[in-house]
Amino acid sequence: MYKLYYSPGTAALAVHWMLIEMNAPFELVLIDIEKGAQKSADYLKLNPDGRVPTLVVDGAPHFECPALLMLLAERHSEAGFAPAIGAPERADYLQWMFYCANTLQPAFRNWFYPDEAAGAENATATKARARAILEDGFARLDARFGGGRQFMLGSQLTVLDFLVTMLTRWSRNMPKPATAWPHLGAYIDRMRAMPSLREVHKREGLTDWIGG
Ligand SMILES: N[C@@H](CCC(=O)N[C@@H](CS)C(=O)NCC(=O)O)C(=O)O
Repeated sequence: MYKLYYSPGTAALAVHWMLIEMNAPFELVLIDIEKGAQKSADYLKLNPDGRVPTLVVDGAPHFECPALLMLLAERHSEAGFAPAIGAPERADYLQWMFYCANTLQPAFRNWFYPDEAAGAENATATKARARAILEDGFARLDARFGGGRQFMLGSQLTVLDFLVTMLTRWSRNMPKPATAWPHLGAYIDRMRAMPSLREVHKREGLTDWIGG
């Protein structure tokens, strides 16, 4: 039994979505980041960064959404959500997981928390740079789907798709959201048709974006 600490629509969503898709038993605990619950003394003992998600696995708390996705894929390898070690898709899998974690996620952090990186006085420049990085990223993803690829790694649905879809969702109120790129937009539409993505929206009380 897993325990997932989450707040709606955050970096917890991909983990929550994957648990639902895999039909894994889990308990859900709301940490309302709008109310600052992520900074409570009790929660900081689980997650010293004071962020969501935290996933308790075999009694021990773990964090970092992409790492949690990879861990779940590994623990439930029979579900086939990651290419096996040595498989031809493995290099692309690792590369794009880390690109999402190291390039896209920090840019989103700067977009949503623009005072954090270089102070409030540089917030406008921070957001402009974040936007440029994200739009460049969306263009790269769009090019990847230009050749008719179904999922990020081809015909196999992997945790990378959960991560990419969650991140593209975060762009929905940006000046140029991910859905504005034609091939990437078509991919997002395919992902939005997944019953488990609809279900996680329902369970987190999210109504925007999922309907297109
Ligand atoms: N790198 C972390 C990022 C986690 C993160 O930034 N979570 C945000 C919500 S999407 C959060 O907890 N924000 C509240 C805060 O920073 O106080 C991950 O992938 O899990």
